[in-house]
Amino acid sequence: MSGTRRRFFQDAAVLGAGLFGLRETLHAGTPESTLQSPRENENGRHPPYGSHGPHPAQARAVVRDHALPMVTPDVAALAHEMDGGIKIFHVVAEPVKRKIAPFKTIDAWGYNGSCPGPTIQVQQGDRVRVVFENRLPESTSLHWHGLELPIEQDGVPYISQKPVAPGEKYVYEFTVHQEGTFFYHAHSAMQEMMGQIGFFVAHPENDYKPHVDHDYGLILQEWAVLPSNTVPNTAAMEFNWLTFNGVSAPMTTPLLARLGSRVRLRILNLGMDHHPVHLHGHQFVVTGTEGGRAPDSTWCPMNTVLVGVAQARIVEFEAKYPGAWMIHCHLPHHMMNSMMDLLRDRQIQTADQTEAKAMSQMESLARSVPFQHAHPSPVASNAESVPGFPQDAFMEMGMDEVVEKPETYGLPKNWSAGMMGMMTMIRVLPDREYEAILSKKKSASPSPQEDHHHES
Ligand SMILES: [Cu+2]
Repeated sequence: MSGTRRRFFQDAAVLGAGLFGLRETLHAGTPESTLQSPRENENGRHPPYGSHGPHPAQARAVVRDHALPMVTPDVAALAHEMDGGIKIFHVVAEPVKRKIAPFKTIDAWGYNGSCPGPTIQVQQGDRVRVVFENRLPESTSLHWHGLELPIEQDGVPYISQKPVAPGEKYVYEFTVHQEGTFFYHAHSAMQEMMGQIGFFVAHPENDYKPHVDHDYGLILQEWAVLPSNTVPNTAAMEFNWLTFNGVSAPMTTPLLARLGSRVRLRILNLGMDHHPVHLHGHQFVVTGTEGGRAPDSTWCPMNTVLVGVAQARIVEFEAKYPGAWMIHCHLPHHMMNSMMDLLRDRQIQTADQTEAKAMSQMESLARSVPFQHAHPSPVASNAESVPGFPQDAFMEMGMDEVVEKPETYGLPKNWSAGMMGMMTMIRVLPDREYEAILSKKKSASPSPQEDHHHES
């Protein structure tokens, strides 16, 4: 690689720095204060999930809501009210602006200002009422994926109910007799691909064994958003943005685990592709599926689990080894952001690549990223004489400061350059470091347990 070209990339990175502020709100559509926090998992026993604390009407529920709540990083929890013994949730389908990367905000559809929708958690045995309102420009419904309920609650347009027209409300009510990891979604294919999906977790009447210290949820989604566009192309068959809980790495908030703790990770997929999700440095067992808990005689050691479309896979592991361990889809094209294949001129191509052409592509890419970023890894001086070059060179964009948050504290410099697409990490931390991040979180966010509440 010529010195001129190398300098360009350095210059381009600096050039981008002044265009916009370095710091922007990281979570469009999901106010920072409502995001769920790993701190909630600290003591193992908590106030009822989705509530602001004990409320007289909740007294009965408090007794039953003993489970460790699942935390969905970057996605809010949905608060509930009690009406007698019934848990009431308000769900609003509506368009959502979602910042999926520091330099990319899309026009998705979701629920209650969030995409994916806010996480609903109940207790096995609960009577649940969902007051649903449609603020989309077209009809929709809510389907309760995996739940065994009366047909009139199944949420399928024309088959089990009249579609909910724009501006209309619809009330779902059912008793949850199962335990497990379920989801709610629009039962309309294109609406699903616009982002209309959320977790519906039913905690078991009797705690799962063994006990876990951390319970995390990840929703896998795919988006086809052409350059300079904000609206996903839901008819596309290939995707250039891949997200965990509505954000692409390095914007995904790292999961935290205390060294020696046991971790549950619930992975849910509602897209067009199956995703082999891989964990570094540890073995896990699959303890359940979208159908509920699996008998422990079926558990076998793995470190990659294929999460098919419409499936959930629940894995558990002992966080034995300190470090920042990747959790990512292992499909190579799902480990990238803004895949160039959708550009007219591909960055990676098998035809001759002239330096001028590469320069102009890299320049437009660098200019499209409105903040300082670094391409930290060196390339050989003869790189351009090697057929196939460049592959990963220049795709990495270090942007540590832009995605900085308490959970990233202490990561090695340029860590963000190694994170793209469907990736996050679990930081397995010895006590002192774990506590240090928790206290940073505390001071960064005065009320992280405050739940997203939609004003209707
Ligand atoms: Cu994938």
